[in-house]
Amino acid sequence: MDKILVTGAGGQLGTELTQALADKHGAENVWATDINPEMREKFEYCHFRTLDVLDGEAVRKLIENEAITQVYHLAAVLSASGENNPLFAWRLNMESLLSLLELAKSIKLDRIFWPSSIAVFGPNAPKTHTSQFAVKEPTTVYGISKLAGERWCEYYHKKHRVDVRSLRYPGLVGYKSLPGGGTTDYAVDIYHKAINNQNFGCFLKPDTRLPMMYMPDAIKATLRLMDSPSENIKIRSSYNLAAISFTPEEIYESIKAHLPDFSIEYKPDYRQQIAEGWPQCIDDSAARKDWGWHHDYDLEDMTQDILANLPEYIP
Ligand code: AKB
Repeated sequence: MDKILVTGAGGQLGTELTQALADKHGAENVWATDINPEMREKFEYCHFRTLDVLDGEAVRKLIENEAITQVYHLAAVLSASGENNPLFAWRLNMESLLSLLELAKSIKLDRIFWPSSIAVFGPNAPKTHTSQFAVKEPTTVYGISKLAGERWCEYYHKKHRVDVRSLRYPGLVGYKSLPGGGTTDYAVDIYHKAINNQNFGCFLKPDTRLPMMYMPDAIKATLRLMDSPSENIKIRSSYNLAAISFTPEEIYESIKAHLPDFSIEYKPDYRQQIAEGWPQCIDDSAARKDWGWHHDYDLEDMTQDILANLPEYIP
């Protein structure tokens, strides 16, 4: 029986992935952890522990004491927050991953999942259909930490047979939690403003196209990757993963079609430069071929689903 540990469970991805893991493996087999003790309220349905992932000893004890078999290591500082505190972002994103990979050498862990990002690509990569192996010269501390992390994942797999798997997520859009310091998070915030009848101040220009994905697709991809037989996972750095690509103007129009009074104002800030360094759409054919990935939601499906369901999540 699998016993699952999720770090950074209170974040956008963690909130929904933890629930999906509890549905799949049984809530009694899932330990949600977060540095913020107040996140306990979110995880009344499974185990919860307050955990600082930089405390390697605490991580080791939890894994050993609860006989954890799979770790989903989601705790990270995202791109926009990372630029405000680069050294801390590097330390959190890198040290926590490395100490977990080191631990996986000596204790029996079946599988580790670690998220990477489209942020590994920098301004010198092709902007469209960016391939799995395109040049990677990230210019954000977040992108640099994700690229280094990918190299470490591949290294520990090749050298120490650690079964670590990873996805280069595009911007993830969900409605069950608030934005968490990412550049693509405008696409989460915009729905909250629309539902609350507020004007939306967008920190990106109207035509900034970025790769994006609706959260149910991201959960599906993650579970599918982790369920796949080891021999199907040919890429041990991180798989390109794609679904939809849109601009602020396009998402605004898709919401306005349902809420005609909704208004937007563009006030680009330092995040514009981060977004301009990233691809507009990426090629995920390796994921589609190796473990049968396909996405379900386009922009219109996502907007309809969020507008129908978000109101019940607003406190
Ligand atoms: C961010 O915007 O920092 C993240 C990402 C694309 O990895 N959502």
